[in-house]
Amino acid sequence: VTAGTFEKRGQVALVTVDNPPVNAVSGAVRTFIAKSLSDTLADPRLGAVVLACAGRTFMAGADIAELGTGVAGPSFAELIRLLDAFPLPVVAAIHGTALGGGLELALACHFRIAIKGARIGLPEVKLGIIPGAQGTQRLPRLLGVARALDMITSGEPIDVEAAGRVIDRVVSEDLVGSALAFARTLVRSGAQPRSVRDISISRSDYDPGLFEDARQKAQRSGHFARLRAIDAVEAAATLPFDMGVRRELDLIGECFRHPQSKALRHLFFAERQAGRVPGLPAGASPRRVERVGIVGAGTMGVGIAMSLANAGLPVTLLDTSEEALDRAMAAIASTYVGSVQRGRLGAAEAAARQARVKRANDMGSLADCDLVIEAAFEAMEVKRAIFGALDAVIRPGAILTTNTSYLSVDAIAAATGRPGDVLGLHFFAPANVMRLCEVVRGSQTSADALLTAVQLARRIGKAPVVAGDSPGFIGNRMIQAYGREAALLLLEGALPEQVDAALTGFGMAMGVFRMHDMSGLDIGYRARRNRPPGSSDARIGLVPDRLVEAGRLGLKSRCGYYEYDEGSREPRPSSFTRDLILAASAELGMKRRSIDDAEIIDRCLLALVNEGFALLREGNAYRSGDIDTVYVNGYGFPATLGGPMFWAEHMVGLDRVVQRMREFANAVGDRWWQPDPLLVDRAAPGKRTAHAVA
Ligand code: T1G
Repeated sequence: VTAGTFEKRGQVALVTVDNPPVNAVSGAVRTFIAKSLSDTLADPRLGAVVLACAGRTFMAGADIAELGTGVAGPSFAELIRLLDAFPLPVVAAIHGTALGGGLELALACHFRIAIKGARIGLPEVKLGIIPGAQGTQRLPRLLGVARALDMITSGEPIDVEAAGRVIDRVVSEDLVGSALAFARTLVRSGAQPRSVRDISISRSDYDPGLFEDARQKAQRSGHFARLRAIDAVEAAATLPFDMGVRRELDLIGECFRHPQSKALRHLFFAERQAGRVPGLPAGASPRRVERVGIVGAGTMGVGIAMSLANAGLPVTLLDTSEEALDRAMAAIASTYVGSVQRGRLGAAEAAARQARVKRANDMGSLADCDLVIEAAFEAMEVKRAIFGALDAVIRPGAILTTNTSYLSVDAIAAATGRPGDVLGLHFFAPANVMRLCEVVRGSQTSADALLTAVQLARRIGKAPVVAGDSPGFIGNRMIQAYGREAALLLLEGALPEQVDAALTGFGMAMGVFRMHDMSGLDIGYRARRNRPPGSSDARIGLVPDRLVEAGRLGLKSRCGYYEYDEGSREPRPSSFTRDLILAASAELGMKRRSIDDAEIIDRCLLALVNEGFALLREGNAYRSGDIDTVYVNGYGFPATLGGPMFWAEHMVGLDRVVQRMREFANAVGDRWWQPDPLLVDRAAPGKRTAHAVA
């Protein structure tokens, strides 16, 4: 397999890596580059090298699938040494996103030319590791210690125009031609290779408290690799180059061995795998989507509209209420103004995005849309009426989707004559920020419609996960089990602040009761009244129902489980809630007991995992990695633990999970503690759920 081309352009060797789709630096790529360098030396007419890449981007890092598998070919360290010590000037030509090991190879070159709009980054911490090819030692020498520290610990890329001395020249066109011309001037002028390693860093170059401050911040996240990245950059600032390189190698080794790295690499592939739909007929292909309509200018409709506009798609936002449309357009305007003020967006780009959202109050305006997203009131009769009307107006072949979070997609599709073109696109609030999008497949949804929805979700930067049309789809169905156990724990002896502290101590972004207060206790109140009798444990509604009946709806009424000062979102434990819980326990004859955090964590999270196995067994979720993608991107599960299914299998162990469930069955009854048959099967020695990183 050739990994690129080697050409002689006059006195310059043009080495072009070609390893689609992102020129990941595989063993074959490293072998190709090493051979190209030796071929260059074999021809005395050649006086310089340009290292470029074909396709859409410069090398985007080591081949993650190869990490830790020790494949053939020269190591990164050998290749870095070859480049760094090469006797002729080597010029890197950067386009797209030069990331990770790709950027590190460029930093081992002697000069770097980039095309306008290109970006550079060291995202390794997002995989639970650190740059391991001298990036932590070279970047600070070019970009400065403080900026390099920020870039390496955040993993976020920067524009080449803002990359200071890292990039020698930014060109607006003809990158390779410009790099070849630059190389020729080096040959003509007899310029010698200059190595980044020779740039020294003095202690006066950065704030002495820089590293301690960074550690304080990173400590709170419990992110192992982020802390090691700080150590590596500190080594660059305080040790001779070669000692710093050795320190970096020790630190990346620690990261590799840490479970967080396996978890984060699992999530990297799980998220990409989740967009794949197994078992579709050959030839199924997505339809073109150039115009999108949204029905409902409420909070969700506004967030979805901005997600689409941000991705360059024109959007028509429909509502029958002019006031709702006024509020929506004002909310969109103020969001973009905010982004410009915070420096997140240029003013011109913000204006262009805002201009893509048009308002309308008659459904005829949507007639030529390729896809429509209904984001109206969460009631079946409302949605069926809207879909019936859309079906009569929207052109044939267009796809009709609903943003419902609970209601049956099949029942909504039945209101149309085109059930094959109907599916769910379940966004999460705030829809312009949250990346998760559940793509809910109705029983008649066609393969084309499904692929179109997944492709659109990816196009607008979402993490799509295909879910079956069972109540609650994937996320909300599982959260019910999690919330059930939390509610029962209150009746058995815990208080909201203890449960929430245990869950946030585990790593959840927010405790379950604070989350209920944020979303509003009236939502659960209504949902419990729509549920078929016996489908859930009546006890779990006792406390929240009484809170709602006491007018305590959560944050919006400044009291729910917790109390909130005027203008504050900080929850304060409430004696009213405590008394109400104690009274409920007594009324139910439940003798309160002290409950430890370990039980709280296991009761809530293993209930989540058990429901996840039920979804897999039913076929309502395709892969365990899909479920992890849902929970990390939509429900605040810590990415460093890989998602609930990865955590259960690789950090707890499925045999231990089953054992804990049996303990709970003995302690509190087995109504909810029957391990799912698929879980029991996979807990057997030697069995594994799909898509777990080795
Ligand atoms: N290795 C292997 N495959 C990769 C890959 C990589 N580095 N990056 C992307 N892919 C695959 C991905 O799985 C998908 O495959 C396809 O490419 C398109 O990706 C020594 C050790 C580059 C910004 O962390 O951030 O270098 O699903 O859907 O949205 O210090 O991919 O099509 O089969 O994401 O346009 C550091 C990770 C590695 C970069 C493009 N580098 N990649 O985004 O496409 S560690 C990274 C990305 C390292 C050194 C260390 C993004 C992208 P498939 P995609 P995209």
